Amino acid sequence: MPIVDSKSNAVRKSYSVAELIQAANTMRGYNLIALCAAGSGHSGGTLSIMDVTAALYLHVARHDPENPYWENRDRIIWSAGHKAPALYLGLAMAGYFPVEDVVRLRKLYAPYQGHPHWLKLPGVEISSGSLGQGLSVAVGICLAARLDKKDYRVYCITGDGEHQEGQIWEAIMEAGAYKLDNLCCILDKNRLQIDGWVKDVMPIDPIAEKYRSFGWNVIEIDGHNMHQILAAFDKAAKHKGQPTVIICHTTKGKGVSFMENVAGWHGKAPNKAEMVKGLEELGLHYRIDYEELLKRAAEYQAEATAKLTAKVPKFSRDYFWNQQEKMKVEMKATRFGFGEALEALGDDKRVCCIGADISGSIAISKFYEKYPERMERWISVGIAEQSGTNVAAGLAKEGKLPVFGTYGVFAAGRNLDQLRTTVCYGNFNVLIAGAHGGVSVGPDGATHQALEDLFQICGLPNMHVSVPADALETKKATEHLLLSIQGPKYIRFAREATPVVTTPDTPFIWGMPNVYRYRGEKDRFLDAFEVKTLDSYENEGEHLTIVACGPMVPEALRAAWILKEEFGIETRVINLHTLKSPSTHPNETIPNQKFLIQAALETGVVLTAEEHQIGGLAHRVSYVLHTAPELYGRPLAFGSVGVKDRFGESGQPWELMWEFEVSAEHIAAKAKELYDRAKGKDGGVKVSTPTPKRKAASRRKPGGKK
Ligand SMILES: Cc1ncc(C[n+]2csc(CCOP(=O)(O)OP(=O)(O)O)c2C)c(N)n1
Repeated sequence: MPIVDSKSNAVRKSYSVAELIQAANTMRGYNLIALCAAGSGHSGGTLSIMDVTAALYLHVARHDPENPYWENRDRIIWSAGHKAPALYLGLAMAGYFPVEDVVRLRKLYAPYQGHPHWLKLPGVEISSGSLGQGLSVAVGICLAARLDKKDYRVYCITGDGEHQEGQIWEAIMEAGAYKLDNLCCILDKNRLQIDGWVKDVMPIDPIAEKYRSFGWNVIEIDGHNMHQILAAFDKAAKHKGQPTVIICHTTKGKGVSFMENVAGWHGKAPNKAEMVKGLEELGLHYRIDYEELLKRAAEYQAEATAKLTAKVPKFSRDYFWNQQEKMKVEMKATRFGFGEALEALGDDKRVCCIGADISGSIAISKFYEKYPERMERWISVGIAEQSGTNVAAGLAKEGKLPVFGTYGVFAAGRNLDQLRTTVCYGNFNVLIAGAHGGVSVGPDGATHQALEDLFQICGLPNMHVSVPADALETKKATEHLLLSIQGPKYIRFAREATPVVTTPDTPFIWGMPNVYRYRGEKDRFLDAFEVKTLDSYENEGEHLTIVACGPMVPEALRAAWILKEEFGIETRVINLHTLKSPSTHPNETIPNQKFLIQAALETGVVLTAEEHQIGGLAHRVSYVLHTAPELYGRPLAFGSVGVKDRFGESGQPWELMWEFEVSAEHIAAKAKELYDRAKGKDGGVKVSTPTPKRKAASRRKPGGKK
């Protein structure tokens, strides 16, 4: 059934097979342009699913672009949320919105999020991006259709790597048991995932037999042959008493020679030259005006930037990283410090690293990259965070030093019960790495930005938690956790390159915060601060204290610089790299919390700064201060900078730091407000001038792309 008018049931537009083939080709072209304009995104898997997408949205599914919420529409569920650009193109070609709009992909405030969000874009059926969840939703929708006696069909798009998730198999079992013949699962079997070939990462075959044994009707086709695709959908619709899976044999990167069958193109966007080459290969370089589309993308970006910068607190000059003659700083992502520690310690035969298919991205691959002899201690579990966590527990039980790492959203959330009951209750010596902490993850959007992991993790008894300030400190913290801390442990780090604010000589004492004092502008940002451990610090009568962790420490330092230069305010910045350490500091909410209490007593104003929902850090510090007898009856102005109970969204890392109000500019403004209120002045931030020296629009994010 093609696209219909939901009121009259008349066909709005029908496509011949030749037209569908052509549409899929055109969609591939727009896909490349959208990805290029975004500067990031998933090329390989969007190209492999494009023929099926064209068939579904333009011919197979019954839906009405003019009435996206029509109750009788067929539902198309994208469990593989990273293929979002293909979904957007399916909708655009069907008429939900102009196809040119997809060049706003992954841009701030646009509905075309890095991973789809159904509350932002009509036509998107669910929000996805955490793999393995969509098929269960599809089962639920099928059951609802049955209860409501509706005859719509439900299509669910999945990947082959995604079939490593246990939840997929729970859903497959349910659909088989309930004989959901209104369900059609599409498996994009392009044989690749992020870490390489599916058969090497964690084989899923014989997949057809597995589905059959769970009570499914199985159809296998060439997923790029439009005749076979249409025939398969037709057969699936006619098959009664069982759900159907269409196993589509496809090529990752299909249609662009240099992307085909190359794992590296999984999560990479083409640059302009690559895009043009791709368009040439698709025969589209004269047919689609890509220059005009890129111009459109740039215009949209300029609008978004203007809207954003209007909201950012302004000062008499631009204090952004490396924008001045002096105060230069090196940028390096904290995740690399984690990788370097594993590289350095990997010869210890007890160390085993467990991979969950994003090894390069979180740098855990440094454990084995140059050391083939370590491969026997590299355990790839595939996209299986729950099992991977407990595999680590098993290894720890037998005396190994296991490290399990993935994005923080999946390393702390997906496996929370496994962490709680097996790892923490059993008090196993497992190191969990939560990568991609915070909104600065950028264009992947909400589903990939860990903003709640400290709530999840710090709430677990026995768990040790470290959030180091920069790449170097991440290396030191990883080494310490791995070799010197016995018990469950979590290290949080980030994706984006952030300032290096320590040296090899900077003290790193587990459980002992460092204090930073701004001493005046220097050529190097690092030299502008004096650093000491908090126990060796003597009160200088500062006006306020900022307590920060992770890459928010450099932001807090930049805020201290702003506060001094703009308002003469002296700040004590505390780097709380150890958030929790029950084995070394029992009965303390925060290790060595007496020094925090002392800082509160001495300055009277405390501001916390975290790239997390407010509370991961703030609630812990607040609890310490508000239960300290030393502070009973004493005035204390307490404030917090962090994400304010919102999900993240797509955008460039530094755009999001501003949009979510977690930049140094926001810390400085909040600190000034707190300080004024504490001193009895009227509230509000009295910044010196609203005119920035240089247009914030021209600010560039530091560091490179993934
Ligand atoms: C729960 C979860 N773990 C990890 C990821 C990160 N991730 C995104 S895509 C991907 C690989 C998916 O492979 P596959 O299903 O084969 O998709 P395709 O190759 O077709 O793009 C991974 C691991 C995620 N999005 N969700």
